[in-house]
Amino acid sequence: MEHKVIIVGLDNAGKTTILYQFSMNEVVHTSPTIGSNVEEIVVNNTHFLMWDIGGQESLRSSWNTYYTNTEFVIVVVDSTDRERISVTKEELYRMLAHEDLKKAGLLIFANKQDVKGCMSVAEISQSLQLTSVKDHQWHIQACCALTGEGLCQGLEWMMSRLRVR
Ligand SMILES: Nc1nc2c(ncn2[C@@H]2O[C@H](COP(=O)(O)OP(=O)(O)OP(=O)(O)O)[C@@H](O)[C@H]2O)c(=O)[nH]1
Ligand SMILES: [Mg+2]
Repeated sequence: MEHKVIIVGLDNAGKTTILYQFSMNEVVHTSPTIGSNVEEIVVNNTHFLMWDIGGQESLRSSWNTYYTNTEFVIVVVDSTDRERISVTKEELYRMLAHEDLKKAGLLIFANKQDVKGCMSVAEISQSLQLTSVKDHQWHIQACCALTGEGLCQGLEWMMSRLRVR
């Protein structure tokens, strides 16, 4: 059995970097994603099919073509991008309202924690008003895709959600 995961978030957030950290344990050189990348990630016999979707503005309206059968949505936030956190918030609530994501768990990666002065998990939680999310299981995790720090903890949260089902 394979669990479908989509990785979304604004352009430049670090989605593709995270996908290849998961699949290859490496930092790859990325360019903006047009369309999507997909990789299978196996952790302790659990198979995840992870779709990394391009985040540029013109591509966001087609995120919903990926929603069917999605069990987890990973939203990647660039923690240095204070200006666009409100755009992320809009996109987040649009997604959560979508019928096809009704049962999906929500993992938020506060990425780029290596950059000095970036937003903390607490700041991002507040900006996204995560405590108001009652109809989805959610978790926010600080991370740095360049070193891989925090990524495993995010996966572990997803695994823990699968176990309680
Ligand atoms: N400092 C820092 N830079 C990062 C981190 N993660 C990713 N980056 C950089 O951010 C830039 C964008 O990363 P991508 O993974 O291509 O971003 P994306 O979210 O896939 O962007 P789109 O495909 O356009 O939606 C790259 O230059 C990465 O090296 C991080 O944790 N820290
Ligand atoms: Mg990308």
